[in-house]
Formats: sequence, C-alpha cells, structure tokens
Amino acid sequence: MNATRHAGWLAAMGSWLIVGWCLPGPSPAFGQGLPNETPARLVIPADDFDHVRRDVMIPMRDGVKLHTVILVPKGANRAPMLLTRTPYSADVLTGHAPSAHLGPVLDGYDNPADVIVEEGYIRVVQDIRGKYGSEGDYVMNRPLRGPLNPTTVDHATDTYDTIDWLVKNVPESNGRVGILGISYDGFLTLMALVDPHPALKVAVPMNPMVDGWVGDDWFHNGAFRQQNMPYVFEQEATRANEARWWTTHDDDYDLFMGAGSAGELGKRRRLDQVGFWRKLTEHPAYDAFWQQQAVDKLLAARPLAVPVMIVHGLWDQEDIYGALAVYRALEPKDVNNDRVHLVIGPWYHGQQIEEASRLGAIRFNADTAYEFRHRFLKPFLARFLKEGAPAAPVPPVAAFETGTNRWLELGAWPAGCPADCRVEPRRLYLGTGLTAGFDEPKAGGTAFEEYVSDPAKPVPYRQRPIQGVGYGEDATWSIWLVDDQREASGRPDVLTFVSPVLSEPLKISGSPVANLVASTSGTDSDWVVKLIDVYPGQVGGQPGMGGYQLMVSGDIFRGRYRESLETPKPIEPGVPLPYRFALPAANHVFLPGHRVMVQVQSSWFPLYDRNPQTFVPNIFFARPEDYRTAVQRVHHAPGQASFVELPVAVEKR
Ligand code: PG9
Repeated sequence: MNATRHAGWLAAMGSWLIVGWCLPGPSPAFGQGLPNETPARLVIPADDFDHVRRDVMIPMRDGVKLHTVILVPKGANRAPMLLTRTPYSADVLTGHAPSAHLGPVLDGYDNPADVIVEEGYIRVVQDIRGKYGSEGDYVMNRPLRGPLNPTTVDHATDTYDTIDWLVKNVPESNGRVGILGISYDGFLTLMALVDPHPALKVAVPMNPMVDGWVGDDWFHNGAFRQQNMPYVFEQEATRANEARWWTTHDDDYDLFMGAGSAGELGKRRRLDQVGFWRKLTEHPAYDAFWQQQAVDKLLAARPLAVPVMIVHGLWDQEDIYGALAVYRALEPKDVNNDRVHLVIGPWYHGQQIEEASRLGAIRFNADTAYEFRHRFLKPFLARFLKEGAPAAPVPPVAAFETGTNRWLELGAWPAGCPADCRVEPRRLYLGTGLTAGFDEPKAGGTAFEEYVSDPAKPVPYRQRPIQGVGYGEDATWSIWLVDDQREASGRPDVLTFVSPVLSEPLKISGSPVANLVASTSGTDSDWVVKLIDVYPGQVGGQPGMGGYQLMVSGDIFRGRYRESLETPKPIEPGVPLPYRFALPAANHVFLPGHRVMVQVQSSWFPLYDRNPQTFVPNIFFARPEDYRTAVQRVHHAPGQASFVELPVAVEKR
C-alpha cells in the first residue's frame, strides 16, 4: 500500500485514527520549490457530455442548506424534473460510472435510468439534512414535526422548500416535479406527500420503509433484526459514512452467538454513541415511538393530493410490509380509482430497477423489471409530468402472478384475477402426522406436534456460513427469501407439515394469516411460520429444481406481544394459547404436481435476535442465564386447531 493510498485509506477510516507517519522521498533542494502538479481549479471540458451537471446548495426554511445534484440533458426545454432525496449520497447516486452519458452515470441504485434518459427528464438527487454534502443534523427516518420532532423542519418541509427552489431556479424545466425512491428513499418519497408543494405532480414510493417495528427494517412483530446493526453504526457514526463496521467472523451466526444478545454486541461495539441505537434499545415494544411514526397511519389521517404509484416486491428481504400497508392506507381515498396505483412484482428489494428475469433459482419468462419500467412506470410518470402526454392507461393494480409467471391487470388488491373471481379465506389445517389439508381435524388423531427449541442452537435462517447484509459482487443477502427451505425442513426443531400432491392449481392472492394454537414450557417464545411451495421431485427443463422448497410467504412473531404489541407479557408455560399474525402477501399459484408446506420453528437466526424463552424486561439486555431450552407444541386437535388462512382466489360461478 503506497503512501498516498495509505493516507487515503486512513482518511477514509475517519479522523479518529491517530497515527504518525512521514511520506518517503528526498526533501527539495534548499530554496527551490517543487511546483504543485494539481491545478488550483480543475476544468472538465463539456463537449463530450450529453448533460450538464450542477451542484447546488438549496436553503431550507431554517437556513440549513442541502447539497443537490441537478443533471440537465443538453437541449432540455420545458423538461419535467424527477427528484430523489437520499441518505446514501447524491454524488454516489449520480456517479455510478465515469461517463459523459447520462445513462451510465445513473445506471445503479435508485435510478430507473432507462426511463429517465429515454423520457428526457431532468434528474435531481439531494443529500438529506445531516448527510454527506448537506448541512444540518441527522436523525434516522426523521419524524414529522410533532410529538417526536419539536423542530420546525422535517422531510416534508425540506421537500417543499427544495421543490420551491427547483421550479424557480431550473430554467430548463416545465415547472412539474415527480419524486421517487426505493427503501429509505421510498420513505422520503412518502414524506413528500405531507402538505405537498403544488408543483409536485406525482410520487413513486418503491419498497418504502413504513413501519420499522411491525414488518420493515428494524423488527418484525417485535423480533429484532440484529443484522442491521452495522447499518445503524455506519449510517450514524459520521456524516459521510466513513467509519465502517468491522468484521471478526466470516459467519454472522458465530458473531451474534458469541455476543449472546444484540445489546451485548452493541455494548462491545460502543453503539451507544449513536442516537438511533439508544432509541432502538429503549423502545423494544410497539410503543408511541413506533406508532407515531408509522407512515401508513400518518398518511391515512391526511388527504391524498398527489397521484402515487406504489411499488412492492413479493420477495423484498428488507421492507416487505411497507408498500402494501401504504396502499391499504391510501386506496380508500381514491374515489375514482385513478390516483392510487400499485405494482407488485416478483422482486427482491429494489430489483425493479435492475434485471429481473430471475430471482435466485426462480425463473420468470421475461425481464419483469424492464416490463414494469416500460409498461407501467414510464406512461404513469408521463401522464402527470409531460405536457400533452397521452393519458396512457395504466391499471390501478398490476400484479405479477408467480407460478404461472404472468402479469395480471387488476382493479384492486387483493383481487386475484382480472375478471370474475373473488378471494375467499380457506383454512389450511396443520394435522396429525405432519399433514396439511383443508379438512378440519377429526377426533382420534394426535393432539399436537412437539419440538425442543434450544437457544444455544438457533435455527439458521439460511445455510451457513451466513453473510452480513450487503450488496456487493458476491453478496447473496438480496435473495435469501427464495433460498431452498430443505435446509430447515430436515431439522428436528422445525415442524414441517405438508399437503398431498395437488391435482388442481391452488391460487392465493393476498396475505396468508398464521393461526397457531401453541404452548411453550418457557415464559416467552418466538414463532416463525413459513408457507412453502414444494416442487415435484423433478422439473422438466429445470434441473436442480426437483423437490425445491420455495418460501412464498413467511414471518416471525415474538410471543410476549401476544396480548398487546405495546405491553409485553409473560407466556403461561404449558398452556395452549392462540397466536394470530399476518404473513407477507403472495400472488402465487401452486401448480398441479406441487405440494403446499407449512414450517413452524422458534428462531430465525442471526437475522433475528434469539428469544431467551424466559420472560425478561428487555430482550436486548437478556443475560446468558436467561437463555433456556423450551419444549414447544403446536396443537391441532379438534377445538385447538392450528391452520394458515389462505387467501384463495376462486373463479366466481
Ligand atoms: N431498507 C434499507 C435499509 C434501511 C435500514 C436498515 C437496513 C436497510 C434501505 O434503506 O436501503
């Protein structure tokens, strides 16, 4: 590592590394300078470029200035602007490649680059307050002004002020602005809908962070997603994310087992230095802190003034809850069914701006992401942003049906099929002999199935060694939801119920609901329920898919919240108790020759922290002695039936 790179690396590691070193090489002869070879002001000749880049600092109403990159296609006149606000660096999002052409420059995270370039949009990307080139202080998912934010500014006001400046200072624009973004940027897109600027004509929240406790990035039904601890550290330790989480193990399973609890790992890594970690550990339950910033609730309480296209991925490994929660909040406001649109694709988190002819081992018959961008996104944006654009029909709902691999254009969600069909809940009962079927349990069978849940050997959520959350070259984090579940089905601490081979297609459209009657010998417990499509022993044309166990929906529920999400309570040991919780939506056809499987287990590690299985005040700080094995029982006798309520789409007779 030469001196320059060494210095660069140290700079990148941030100013807290104090090391002494001297640059090698002879000092200049006395009295003779050695001219600096770096120009005082670098000029980039613009002749090759098909766009002009402007870096501006836009003043907010409280005086804080936000770094904003504006990319204007050469020759643009009365062009609409597409805005994204981000905590992930406007320079990175507008510098994916060192090219003179806008396409490669934008081709990467958070840009539907082909649509932006083909449609001649002015691309605007802004660092949110407190991050990278912007001034101000950073607060994770800064709450709206109100009980959680006593200041006069939030992402709604910052967006309003930004749009106000843009329409007055970008002469090439037509004064119309759209906003779009994925994930955190999807959350920021939704914030723009609160008291929106009149020039904001359309919003496209994709895979948005909406409710961090119920089903998005931080918890799922109270179980903590501890593999996001590196994100908390890097996102808040420094303004430009220079301080990096450091590895000690190639297998995250070992890292988190070694620490014992998430709180202990946080303590060892001094995470208490960053504000959001303190908030996470202080609010393990669904209290006012989480309820008051649930974006679906906030938007449900406000008028909808801006048309939206909400984009959801069926295998979104990060924010599988948010998009459909927002759709449920906004759809009732859409009296003419022409302002709230929904697209559901067979994608991982954000895959809709990438290539999506397959997801892991699962193949689709076309690049479903390209289809989304060109069949749905492009005409939707044009309709509201481009003057004189044709009002190209975009269906209220476009939902990809997995299993049959086809797009359905629907009037609402869940609807199941375009024309005359309806969705009706049908109970898939878990039964004697680890069966699954639609017949109610009969007397005479066994009363329950049993397994031992040992916190010293939690069930890995995927095959080990388990990577951390990452998106690099060799990262497979994005596809974990479609991992083959055979790894789990063979474990004695995973109950595996399976149906007979289907002779007819079974189509589900909507959210399955887990209904367990379960007991534990402990006083706290997690319950994981997975709905799985079991492929036939061999699949023609797809070697390697024979017997594949594809999870089409699955989630975890932390038992202490059984009676109240806000107030955890101990579980009475040994007593069969009902647990009912929704699983993520599916739009799937189990084909003839396939089987339906339900797996039940009590850990999903290390993505989720372990439940000690004894009731403690705050699981973040459970002590080693709190972690005890527990005997788990899933009951299925008549009167104590466990089942998964399937949203079955049936043709109307
Ligand atoms: N949803 C992504 C994320 C947020 C917070 C923690 C980890 C991941 C994202 O904004 O990309």
